[in-house]
Amino acid sequence: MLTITWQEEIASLKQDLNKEIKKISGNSEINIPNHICINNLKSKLERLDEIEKILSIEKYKIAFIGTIGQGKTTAICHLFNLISDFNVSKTIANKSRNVIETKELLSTGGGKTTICEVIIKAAEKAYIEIEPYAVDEMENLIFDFCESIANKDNPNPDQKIIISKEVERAIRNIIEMKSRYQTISEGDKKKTEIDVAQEEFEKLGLDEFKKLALNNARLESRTTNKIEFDNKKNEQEWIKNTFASVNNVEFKEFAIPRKIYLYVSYDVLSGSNLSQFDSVVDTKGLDENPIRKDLQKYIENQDTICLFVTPFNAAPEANISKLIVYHLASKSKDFHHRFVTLVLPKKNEPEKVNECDGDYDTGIQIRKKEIQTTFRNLKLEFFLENILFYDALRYYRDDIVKLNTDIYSQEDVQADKNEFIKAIAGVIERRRNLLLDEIKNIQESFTRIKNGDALTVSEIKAIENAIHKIKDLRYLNKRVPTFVYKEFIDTYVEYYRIVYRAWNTKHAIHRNFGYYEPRNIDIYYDMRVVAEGTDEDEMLKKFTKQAKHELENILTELTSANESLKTFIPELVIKFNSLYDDFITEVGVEIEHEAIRKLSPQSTDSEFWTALINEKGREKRKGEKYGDNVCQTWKRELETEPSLNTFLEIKAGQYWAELVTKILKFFGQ
Ligand SMILES: Nc1nc2c(ncn2[C@@H]2O[C@H](COP(=O)(O)OP(=O)(O)O)[C@@H](O)[C@H]2O)c(=O)[nH]1
Ligand SMILES: [Mg+2]
Repeated sequence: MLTITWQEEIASLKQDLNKEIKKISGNSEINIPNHICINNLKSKLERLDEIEKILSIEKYKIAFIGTIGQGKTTAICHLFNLISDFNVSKTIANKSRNVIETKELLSTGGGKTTICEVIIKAAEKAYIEIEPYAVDEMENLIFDFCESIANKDNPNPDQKIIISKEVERAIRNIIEMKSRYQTISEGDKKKTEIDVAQEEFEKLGLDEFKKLALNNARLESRTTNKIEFDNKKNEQEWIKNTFASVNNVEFKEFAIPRKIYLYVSYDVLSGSNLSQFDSVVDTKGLDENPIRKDLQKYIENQDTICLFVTPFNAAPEANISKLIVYHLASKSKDFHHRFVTLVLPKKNEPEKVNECDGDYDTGIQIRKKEIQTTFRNLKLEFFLENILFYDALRYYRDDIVKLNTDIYSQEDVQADKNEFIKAIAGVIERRRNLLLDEIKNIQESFTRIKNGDALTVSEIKAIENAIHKIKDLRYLNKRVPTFVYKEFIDTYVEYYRIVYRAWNTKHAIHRNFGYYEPRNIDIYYDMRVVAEGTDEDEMLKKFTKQAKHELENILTELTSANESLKTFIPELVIKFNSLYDDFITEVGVEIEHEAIRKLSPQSTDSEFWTALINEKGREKRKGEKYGDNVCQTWKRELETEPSLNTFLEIKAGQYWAELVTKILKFFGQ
């Protein structure tokens, strides 16, 4: 049997579409039905281009996204063979003993372990490369650290600076002020921590302490971005040690990384499936704010499978739900084709699920259904097959991390990995098949349109009537009153107050003029998210819901007995939904840019930023609170004319009008 490839199918279909467009465009008079037809065919061409691009993706990236400390890195390491056995000494039954344990090559532990995103790729030879922080950013982090030391014992909680563990660790290494441990004999021997930084601060005072720290850091000489495997010891050990050193910034010639690229040789990866993917991304763990700009690119990239990691007992976890809800609200984008929920059970959790009679697999099936129901209740589409389970340590002993060979073998471990990889391949395969079906549908629709009857007079009348009604919807302000936009700044400021709850997170954001890189905070992006609406029933998504339905209804009502219209109109509705999702994004991005403009200069030359920064440590009247004060300052600044509320209203109106124009264009208007 002669089979044609999808490439050939697309090429020939495109050719036919172009021919037909040319033919119709050649008519002496182009009437409404001709316009509808031409534009429909043009949309088909555009969509075919998109499909072609997606089907051409050879290797996918897989991005692990999830809350800090839930086992992302552990899962990645076990799945892709980034583990090895190491001699370690461990205190078991009150005695220190030398044992062999299986350890992950990337740093894992009680959360706060990895300083930034890590991208893992296969290569001929192992090496590590970083994208560094800029010198002035590192300087800021060092000063933050110095101030945190200076304020350590401040009884006023409003003046204590807390910086995250992983940043503190890096800074202490950079400025050569690691804590020392000293054994003091006083009856019982005791180990006490000596904080070198604290000592220096007490000796020197804050200003000199800062100078010393900066001097020790030698930031200008930290220009190396790459380190290669030296072939000396074994590669696994090199990866583990070097990764830890880069992550903790122990090398003098390395800056703090904002991204780490780990290249692993095919030797180490043997038996792993990593090389069948472009890369595996261990994103920075989610903390208070899951809707983050750095994750958006993975979510939007057609070549990335997003794995939303969630613990078994709380699946789907709250952070993950918020993130998914925000993105899946853009229904036209088919994100759910690439979204996977990856549940990480620990040990016997599945066996404890109600009504599974202690059976592991039944427990998993029950939980899987529950998760899908939760998504459904949130009105989100999620394929049941895209809910996966993986327990990296399922077959390991409890006392030491080592395969429990009394019961299990390497084959059991491998079988679970294989199942996971097969499931991911399945996600990609399902997506391909949906697209291949879509090509068929485009072909069939084209045939129907070509063979369709001409529109009758009454049908044309109905279309003209619809055009009239659509034109009437061009002005969004006739549907959405001005006062609703007045909620925006208040809603945003409340988001800011609550999401970055700790005062010193707010202070860090102020000091960096709206950004805080170590935690991927970008308040301008946040304004975009709030303006768009964190779910379907918030802000712009809520305001325009009614108008959107009206437009959709006008279009849907056109579906009459005419075969061509039956084809045209539902396709136009799909197109409209995608234009609507673009509309939301466009307005959101405008808000983001306007906020950057409005709050510039992003420096201490700005009174606004200076006021926020100075709020720290300012003498306060009784009952006055840091959070209230800074929120007030925010509100006032965003409301200065022209206020961001007004800007939102104007942009919403403008892009809505453009959206309606695009729809009218379909009818040749
Ligand atoms: N029992 C068990 N513990 C796990 C599992 N996965 C991770 N952990 C532990 O959870 C902690 C955090 O894991 P890590 O991979 O560093 O989390 P991440 O911050 O999401 O990358 C570590 O102490 C791991 O040993 C698992 O499958 N089973
Ligand atoms: Mg991690």
